[in-house]
Amino acid sequence: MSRVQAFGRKHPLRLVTLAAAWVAAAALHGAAPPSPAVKLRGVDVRDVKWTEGFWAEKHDLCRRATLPSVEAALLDSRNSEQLINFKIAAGLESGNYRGTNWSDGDCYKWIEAMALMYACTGDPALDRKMDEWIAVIAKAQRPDGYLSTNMQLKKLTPFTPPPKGYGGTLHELYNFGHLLTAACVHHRCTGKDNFLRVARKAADLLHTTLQPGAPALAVTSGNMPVIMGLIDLYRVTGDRRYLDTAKVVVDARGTLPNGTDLTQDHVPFREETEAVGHAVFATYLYCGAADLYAETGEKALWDALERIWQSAALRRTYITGGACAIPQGKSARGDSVHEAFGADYQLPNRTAYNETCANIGNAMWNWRMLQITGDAKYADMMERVLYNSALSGESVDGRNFFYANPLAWNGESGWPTKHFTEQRWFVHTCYCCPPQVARTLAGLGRWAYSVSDDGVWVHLYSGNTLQTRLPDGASVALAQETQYPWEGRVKITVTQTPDRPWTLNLRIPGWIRSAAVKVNGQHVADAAKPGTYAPVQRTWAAGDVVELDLPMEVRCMEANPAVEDCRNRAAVVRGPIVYCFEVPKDKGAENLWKAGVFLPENARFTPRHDKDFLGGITVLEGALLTRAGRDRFVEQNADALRAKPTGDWANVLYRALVPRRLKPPAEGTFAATLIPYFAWANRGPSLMEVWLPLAVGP
Ligand code: FUB
Ligand code: ZN
Repeated sequence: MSRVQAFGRKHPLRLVTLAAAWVAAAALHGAAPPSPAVKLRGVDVRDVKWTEGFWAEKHDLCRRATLPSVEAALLDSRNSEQLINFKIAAGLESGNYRGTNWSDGDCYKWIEAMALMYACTGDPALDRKMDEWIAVIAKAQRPDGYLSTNMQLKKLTPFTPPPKGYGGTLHELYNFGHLLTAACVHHRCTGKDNFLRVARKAADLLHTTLQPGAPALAVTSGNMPVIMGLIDLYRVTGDRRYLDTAKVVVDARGTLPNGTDLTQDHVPFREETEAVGHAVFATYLYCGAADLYAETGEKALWDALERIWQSAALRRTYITGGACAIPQGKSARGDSVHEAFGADYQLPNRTAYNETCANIGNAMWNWRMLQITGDAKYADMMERVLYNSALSGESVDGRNFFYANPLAWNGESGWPTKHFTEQRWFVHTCYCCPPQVARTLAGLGRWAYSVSDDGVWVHLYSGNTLQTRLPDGASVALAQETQYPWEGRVKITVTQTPDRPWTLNLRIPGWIRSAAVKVNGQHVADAAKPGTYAPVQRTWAAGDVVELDLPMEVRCMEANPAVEDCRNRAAVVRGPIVYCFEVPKDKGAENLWKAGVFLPENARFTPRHDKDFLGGITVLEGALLTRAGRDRFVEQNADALRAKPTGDWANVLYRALVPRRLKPPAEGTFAATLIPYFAWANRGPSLMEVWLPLAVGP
């Protein structure tokens, strides 16, 4: 039973009202036909109900803690992003504009998160709150549809072409973009039109303003969620003008003189060969281009997307899925960039910027690539981000946040920008990341499954129920039980099925060595190849049980030797979770690191689940070496350690260390507990490393 059905049983009148509003809205806006150039179709957020385990807990944390914390911050005068600007622009309060130029956009992301949560819970208080703010926003909108309160309240001229082709700072199209996306999500989740009307008015203005002959207007912002927003509005309304406008924006990239890599404007999108520039701008542009491809099937778009993906995933992404290596620097083409992708293999640990928004942007992009192709490599990246560099963006209590997500911390705060902080914060000088986390967690059910002509695709494992329809309208329902990622057993029961064959495509993660699939207790031969979807086709009956075994082995990973910062280091990983060694300063961290922290590559770690530690995590217990212990270990294994493992690193960024026969360390060891990287910085100031130095010599 879906959450809405469950809610409807308790509140039948409310459900009828919601359903009626939904039908009326659908009739008013003829939705676009299904995207033609995709293999998979997403499911509605209401189709998936988290029931137990990891994502159920995080989803509920989002409801209980994250959404209220974001709301409080958006109303807090110390915070950069401010809801009050809408009230001032609406004439309901007086005052001057406060916050950053992208404040509106981040407020919309909070409304989007509420809409998704409302769809899952049916909580009428969320619905009321959204309506109240939407009324204010509608009042703030100018009669011609323009809405970007920074411009309105500062009395700046809308859509002024940037002097040199770089539209970096005013963020009008960022604000418009998040408005359109939030309104479409709100419409889908509530069946209401109040926000959609605001969005249509705004998008109509964009359509008349952003015309093919005026590319300068189409780059009036560097950050371009507007492409995603316009295409979503096209999907909701069926109005092709919005799709055409999205294409104008993509086509404009790189066509002006003095375009820069910072904003992915140095070369036209279709000619791009690398992931470059500001990583939030970049991943949002790649998402938008993927959406455009999904609607048009234009080969040049796909070729560029796949080239850029190879550049990002195989040479420029952290083991945590972080996609934003450098706070500032130069692109290979010589442009100044900041908060950006690095060059190939430029993946520093201590100064890894990894803005939470960029990491999540990377997951959003991979989700779209997955829908287009059904290729599991994109699901692997999406999952890697989710469990690591997305979740590290919020505290385990769900109320405080990180902007930068470095992979090592030695106690220095504020280097090299104010966004490197030792502890997570409640309010911040740039508050784009918290609502990004909120909307991701609130809507995560949409990423758990897809459907295609031949059946259902399972992307994420976590306790939930699915109640959805296949493209031909047949109803399918599943119940998933698992403690993944802490344990690798997954049980999926078919609870509703059409009386004809269809395929259950089970994601077999690329990080696994071997996996097993059983149907009603019988092994399915050869189905489970790592890095693919295992297709299990049959005429299913209600009550059929599929069991998947994904052994959660602890692996020591090494990075391509071209990654300077990771040479002679290894990261410890279990399943999709990247671990780190963290010690709070008040527990002697500084002395411990002074004495040395080294990893013997044959270290054995034992998983132990602790439901009361850091929000409920599985820790890894084992032994690390002091400097003296490292020296003894190296001496004792001198011959074996001299033989360096080789192998082909072409197109490989990370791989499991091949175990060698080494004598276990006899002395100089100390007991160490590794925690999931996402849970670091929750115990006061601490020192932390993901990539631990290997005991291989001085
Ligand atoms: O562009 C809006 C926000 O400002 C981005 O998410 C951050 O990276 C910062 O550039
Ligand atoms: Zn951000």
